[in-house]
Amino acid sequence: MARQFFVGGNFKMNPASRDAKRKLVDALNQATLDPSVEVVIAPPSLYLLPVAELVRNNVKVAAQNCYVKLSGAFTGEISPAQLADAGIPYVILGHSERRTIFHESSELVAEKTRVALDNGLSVILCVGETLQEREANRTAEVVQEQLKPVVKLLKDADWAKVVIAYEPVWAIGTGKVATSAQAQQAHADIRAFLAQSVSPAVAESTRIIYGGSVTAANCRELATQPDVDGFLVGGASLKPEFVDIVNARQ
Ligand code: G2H
Repeated sequence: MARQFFVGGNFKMNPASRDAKRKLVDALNQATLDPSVEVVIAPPSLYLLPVAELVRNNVKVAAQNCYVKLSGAFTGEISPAQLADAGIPYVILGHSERRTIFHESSELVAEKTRVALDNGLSVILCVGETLQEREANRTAEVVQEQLKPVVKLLKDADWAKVVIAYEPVWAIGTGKVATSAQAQQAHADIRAFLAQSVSPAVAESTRIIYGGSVTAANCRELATQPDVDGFLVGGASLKPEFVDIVNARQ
């Protein structure tokens, strides 16, 4: 079965006000979106519930992170069980900003993924190499090392609820997008790794999306690649061009 194209908007710690957040959602509600695309937006946690209430019902909402425990004395954290209870269907895990700034290991990201899935959430799982690792020809190896703990913990999990976001760190927020050939190669390598470490069926059905300086200007070319199943969009998800990215395949 064909993989459904997926476009996520990762607002990160934006926008700066409730008014700006409302305008973003209003614009999305008024836009013409390709109905065949799964669209998910990830506002800051403070805005999750108001956005979920405001946004059109064919756009889903994601948290940008969650903790590995379900409740307790973990000041500042959000529980996957609380997200599920609040009707938030998705969570982004392992974003490079979490890995780098907040020192999240691949093992922790894997554990969070398992707990999120066990509590009914779907996961957008981010992986990607630094510029130094790419220049050392280590992209496939680095991404596999990030995926191995996940594969180990997800043996009996429902992979249909996992979307893998390949986000080369050197392309994130830099304006320097991967070429379509670079993205295709990395995605094909991830799919081959899934085929060998999980199963050919999971490899064939799992969405692998690209993130890192995606814009209206570069999304169409990237979207032509056979293993690029959509995008995770940061900066451009705060602009009107997000709609063009959702509609990249039209
Ligand atoms: C990568 C991406 C969103 P941007 O982090 O996940 O951000 O599109 O701003 O590079």
